[in-house]
Amino acid sequence: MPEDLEGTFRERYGVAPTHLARAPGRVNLIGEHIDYAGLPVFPMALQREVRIAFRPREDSLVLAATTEPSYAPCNFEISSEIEPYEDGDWGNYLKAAAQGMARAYGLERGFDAVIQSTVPVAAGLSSSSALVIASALALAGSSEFEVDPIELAELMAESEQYVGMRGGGMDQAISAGATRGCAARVDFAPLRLEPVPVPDDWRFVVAHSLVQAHKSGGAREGYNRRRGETEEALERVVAKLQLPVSEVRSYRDLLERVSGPKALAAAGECLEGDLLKRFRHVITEGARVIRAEIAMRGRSLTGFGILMNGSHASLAEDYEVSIPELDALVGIAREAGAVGARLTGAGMGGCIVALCAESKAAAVLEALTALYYGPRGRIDDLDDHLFVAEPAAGASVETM
Ligand code: NG1
Repeated sequence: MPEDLEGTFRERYGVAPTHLARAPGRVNLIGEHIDYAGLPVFPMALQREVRIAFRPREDSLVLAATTEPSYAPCNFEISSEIEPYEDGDWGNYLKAAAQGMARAYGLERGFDAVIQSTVPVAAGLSSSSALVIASALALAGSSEFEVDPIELAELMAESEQYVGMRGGGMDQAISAGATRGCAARVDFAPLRLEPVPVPDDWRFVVAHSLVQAHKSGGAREGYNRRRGETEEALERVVAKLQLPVSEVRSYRDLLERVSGPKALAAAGECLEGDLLKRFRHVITEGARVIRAEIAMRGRSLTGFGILMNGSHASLAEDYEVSIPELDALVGIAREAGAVGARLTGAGMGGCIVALCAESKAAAVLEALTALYYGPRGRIDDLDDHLFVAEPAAGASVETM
């Protein structure tokens, strides 16, 4: 356990913590804004993680502070109906986990905890789901039971909707179920993770635009609106193709019945404007994920990079979730030798991920530093914004 985490716990509660729960953030390599369409995505867990040092309590209270003094401590009772804090309060992620766990398992014991996170917040690297998964594991640990990672991920994907974002299930899945050294193809309904080893000489560079995409603000609205648009587009195409509405409820259901090109042709006849663009993104991004998995298994660095570039173009033009800062980062990374670069996560702020050969990583990092962070006066805290992703293992809980 990191010393500062244990130290803060001892200072706060006067005793040592008994357990440590940890859950990684993630970088999505490809497959953006399609988890909620039921289509496979391709993320990788990060070495950046949320850690919770805790000690079970005899009662059903949760007391939690963080090592970051700007976040006020939170304190609430576990039940199957928990009143949320004000919109945007970090404690709502703990409450989301507690309410979900209480509903599923009837929890009786809470914990005293101190939380530490090395995942940048509102960066599209899933700090929120890492906190939710780590909290759920701490609650299970306090009540002395274990939960299968897939079961936990499914439950927490639903539970996290407590904060008002109609998310898909990608983040919870990879945070709970990742395998070290691997990315994973994540399939939904039923949830399944298929680990794919990341070739040793590939480097995924993550760079933050310094623009935060807060889930309590415009980013959440933009996200939910796009999800609504994809659903409406799907309904219209299903009607156009005269498919049974009760059976075709997701893009996956649609693509099990008609090919991508046929779906796109039908969309061209019944959709226009934003709905057509959103539909096209979902269908083409789904196809890119399938090809990206093949490219990684076949160690085709360039092939994977080309697909990432296609993904960014589609997210910028058809899904309209990029911003000039993300486009600038993508351009700098490519210019410096990345074979591909794209915004990662929900967009509208947050990070990009760029792929390059090991031999080019230093040049990509240098170019991003000199051309993006330097001019913005952000060299001092560079480690928070710019790093090479290391494919990490999924969440765990251990007794100290
Ligand atoms: P981020 O980037 O962490 O906000 C969100 C959703 C994902 C997925 C991506 C876009 C949550 C918790 N996460 O992630 O499910 O839809 O956007 O691909 O809602």
